[in-house]
Amino acid sequence: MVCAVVGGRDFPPGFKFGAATAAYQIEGAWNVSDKSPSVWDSHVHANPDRIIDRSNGDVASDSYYKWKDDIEIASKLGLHFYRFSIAWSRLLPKGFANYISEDGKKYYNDLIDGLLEKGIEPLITLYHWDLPQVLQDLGGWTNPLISDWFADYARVAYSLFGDRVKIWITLNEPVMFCDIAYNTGALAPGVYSPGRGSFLCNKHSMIAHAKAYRIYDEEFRPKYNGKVSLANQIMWFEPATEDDVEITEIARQFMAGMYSHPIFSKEGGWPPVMERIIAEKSKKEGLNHSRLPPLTQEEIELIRGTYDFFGLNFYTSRTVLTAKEEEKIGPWPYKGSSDIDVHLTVKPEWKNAGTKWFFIYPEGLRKLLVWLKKEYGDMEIFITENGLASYDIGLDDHDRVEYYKEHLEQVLLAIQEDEVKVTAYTAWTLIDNFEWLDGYRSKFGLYQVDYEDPERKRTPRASAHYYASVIKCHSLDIDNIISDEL
Ligand code: PNW
Repeated sequence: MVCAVVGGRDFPPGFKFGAATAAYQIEGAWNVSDKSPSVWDSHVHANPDRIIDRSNGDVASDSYYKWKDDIEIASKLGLHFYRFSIAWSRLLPKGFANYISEDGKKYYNDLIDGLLEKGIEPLITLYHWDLPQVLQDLGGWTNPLISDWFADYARVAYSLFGDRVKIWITLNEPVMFCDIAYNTGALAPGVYSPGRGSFLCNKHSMIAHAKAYRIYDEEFRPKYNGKVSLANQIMWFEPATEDDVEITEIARQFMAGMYSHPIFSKEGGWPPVMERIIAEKSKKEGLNHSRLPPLTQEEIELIRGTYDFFGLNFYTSRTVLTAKEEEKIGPWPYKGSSDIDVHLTVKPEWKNAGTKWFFIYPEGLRKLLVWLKKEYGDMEIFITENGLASYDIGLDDHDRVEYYKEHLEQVLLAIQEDEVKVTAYTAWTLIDNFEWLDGYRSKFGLYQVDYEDPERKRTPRASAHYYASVIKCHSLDIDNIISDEL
């Protein structure tokens, strides 16, 4: 008997559980067949020192060859859906839509069909940070034409896979590939352009998303009837003292609002407070134009309302203090440009997880869900990522079990007490993978991957048993955690 008979902690009927991965982090096969390099291939090859263990994604978890194992795992866990991303440069090696790789097409078709055979819904992310290098050579996300290049790519993907794939995420975490990438230079494409490149990327990514959404809406929705949105990564921000309430709300607009207000608010456009602050700063810097490129009325209308749900990636939280100039750091634990005078820190009781940016505060998730509903209305919310980093602790990942349990509790409370319409939850991640700047040092997998083994053997951790039990019971009320079967 796995599931408890009594208990009030059931998930609503129809609530879906899944797990996610991303192409560069798992596939490997970086130069197989006609695949061209992405910005991450170039970045790690040119700057091995940027990655903690000097590793890269050349082989990664080898999912280009081991995709059947991944499907098997997803099936054993009982996942309702599997979120994976397409490597743009595997499907369209020239970056543009007039040449489609047969090999790329076959790889994703096999994966989709394999999932469907096991009754697992495929959910595709079109862009999880691996821009074709050939497009980066033309300026990448700082070139306004990228919105058309991306829209063309999206159309190819919808045409090839839209008959079987009903949920699409256009962009994963523009806050990372725009703000963090350009404000630090540490992530691909390795271009340091704080407060400039980041805002160009910000604007062009919003337009790219909107165009891809509208293409689906006009050309594919009538026959396929799916859903499209993007996945925003948001930290919960809490005021450090009563005096910091106002600055905290401003910080939320810079972190969450920057990539949500244009799409999800009624009025559209940049968050007004962000527009005002950056305009003032730019003026003080002696500039005639704000560094935040304006959105024309036409662009505002193009972007506004381009969603069928809100995709939320949640991991961690911060407290916010008004900063003196010398203490100022961005809305991230990295130095770089920040246009708001805030100092971000954490509460001493928030435990640090297996990487420097990660502090655990489960209540932050519920508070954020409530804030999103208040800010943007009563929309459907998918949690598109949530999970814990750990150092290599083997298979007994009890901290991860706790993390999942405590966060799922907060999701249930948000649904039951606050009436937030959360309809899906996605664990990050199915299997250990290349964790960007942390290389293979920090682990997020429900399944461990043995990187010493050429076969990249996958082994379930305690968290896999726990998650499988939650899915099986559709509840947090579990008598016994599934101990075998995986
Ligand atoms: C996300 N933070 O990135 C990405 O979508 C995944 O590719 C990644 O592996 C996963 O979360 C774990 O890191 C994040 O600083 C990177 O709060 C940084 C943060 C959060 C998420």
